[in-house]
Amino acid sequence: MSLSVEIVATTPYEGQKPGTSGLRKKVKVFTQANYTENFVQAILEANGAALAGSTLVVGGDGRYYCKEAAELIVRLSAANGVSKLLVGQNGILSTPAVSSLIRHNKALGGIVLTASHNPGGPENDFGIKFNCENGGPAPDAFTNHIYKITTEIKQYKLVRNLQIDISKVGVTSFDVAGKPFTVEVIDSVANYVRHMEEIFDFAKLKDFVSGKATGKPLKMRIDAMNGVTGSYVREIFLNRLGASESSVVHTTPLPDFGGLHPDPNLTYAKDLVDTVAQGDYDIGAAFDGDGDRNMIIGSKAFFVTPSDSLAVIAHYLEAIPYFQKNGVQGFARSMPTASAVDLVGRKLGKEVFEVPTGWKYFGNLMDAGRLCLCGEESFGTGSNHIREKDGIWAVLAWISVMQHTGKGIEDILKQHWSVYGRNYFTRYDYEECASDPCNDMMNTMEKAITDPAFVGKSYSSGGKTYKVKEADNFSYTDPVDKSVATKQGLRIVFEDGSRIVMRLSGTGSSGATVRLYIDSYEKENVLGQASVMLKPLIDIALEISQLPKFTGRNAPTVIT
Ligand code: VG1
Ligand code: CO
Repeated sequence: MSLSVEIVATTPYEGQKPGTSGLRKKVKVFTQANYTENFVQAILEANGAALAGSTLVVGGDGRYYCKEAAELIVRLSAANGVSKLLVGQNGILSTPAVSSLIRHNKALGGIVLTASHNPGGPENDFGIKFNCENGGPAPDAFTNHIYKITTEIKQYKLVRNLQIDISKVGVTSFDVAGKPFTVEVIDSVANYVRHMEEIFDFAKLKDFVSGKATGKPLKMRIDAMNGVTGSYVREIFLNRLGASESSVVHTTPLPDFGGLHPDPNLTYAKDLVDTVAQGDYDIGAAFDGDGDRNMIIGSKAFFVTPSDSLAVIAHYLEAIPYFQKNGVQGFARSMPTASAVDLVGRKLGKEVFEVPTGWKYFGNLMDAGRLCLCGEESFGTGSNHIREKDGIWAVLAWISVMQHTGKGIEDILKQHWSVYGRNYFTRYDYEECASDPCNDMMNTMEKAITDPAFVGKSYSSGGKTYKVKEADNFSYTDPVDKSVATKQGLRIVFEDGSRIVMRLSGTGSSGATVRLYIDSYEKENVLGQASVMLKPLIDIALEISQLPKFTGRNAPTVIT
């Protein structure tokens, strides 16, 4: 039977503008009549002529509304001329798994159903983002195009009667208006696990994890926070690497993450931190809802800042078979990320790039063969094996480094600092503030710091004095396609290299979240406490920005 395509009239919704990583709104917003349909239609149309006959990957982190949205995408894709969809079973695919699948299958792209680290459930957030054929998040020009279509949309196309059960793995073919259309429901983890086995030496890691090589098993606590990584964690750490059941927790992906806030940081992964703090583990790790973020802690909950994590992995890259085989190209970090990796890059004679916040800015450099490892301070670490950050990859990289050095995490860090010095780093998040005062604050601060008289000014606090070397609103020209991204965050750099960075989040679903980043380098004094070392600069940042006055907040919601 041939299924027919229906043209459905619609009107634009305001605000369907993708942020740092896709469109994120409350579930209640996405489930309004035609809201999701409009946005998906815009994504499909933004692909232009390439869409006809294409293959797309569809999947998400399993949060509330994922399955319904995946089924809707099947009906919209069929109507818009897509030939084939690869859909994760039950709509489940981690963000790194989508990226890997797009590349492996040479698909035109993928639609990722996630609001990442934002809470899930009927009262919380949903999100949709598009990844292009390189496997990476759509660049600004592409998302601007999607947005433009959403502002003008008059109709979408749907094959209303196409019924598909995405809970079962298998291939189903349809005839849509005389053309074949195939849906392949795939095992959510198989391709990703195969990919990890190509990158790392699983046999060696298994001997290390099980204790066969060392005489004692590695004591791990891997917390999937009820996000999508649960299924991947079980297959990789339990089935392939032979870890014991007690090494993993919260491994069932749940639509509301079981009430957890799947953001792997010291605040929201408190359960992990408190448990590992008791001293029974060698490594603790957690991921976010869609599995692209990671937090690494060592024995007694020794915290590894993501900026340091990136630098350490860079230093030991050659312990990983993938890099032995493919070589080590340049490194990169987002602008607010502390510059620890730059020091490793300099020592190894590699190019180092500083890009705006958001993984989409790394893609061109990777495609051009200039970048093999990158990271963000927001618990993002990854390599050019895909075009997304990759939480499980990061843990496998850390276990490889532990195996290679035979050392614990704290010792690895202390050794690293003794060679390179230490970048003390902290981030303060002020979540869900009122938008208008935050915009006023940013505008006022931008005016103040870009006034030529600002350079050379001195600020003192806690017995320390910092002199302004330069200050701007960060803008970036992509070295490959020369595209320009402006207004990427206010930045004050002091003469000793310390930095204050302030920007507004682009991933929240309501209100404004202010992020304040503080970074200070010490060559010798590497064993201090970050909160103490950075206190003077934090006070100076609050003074310059007048944050308490504008936001009414005296303390951040999250400190990293
Ligand atoms: C945040 C992080 C950024 C990250 C982005 C997406 O963006 O700061 O580094 O790339 O989230 O991560 P923002 O605009 O809120 O600061 V994920 O894991 O939520 O897709
Ligand atoms: Co994420």
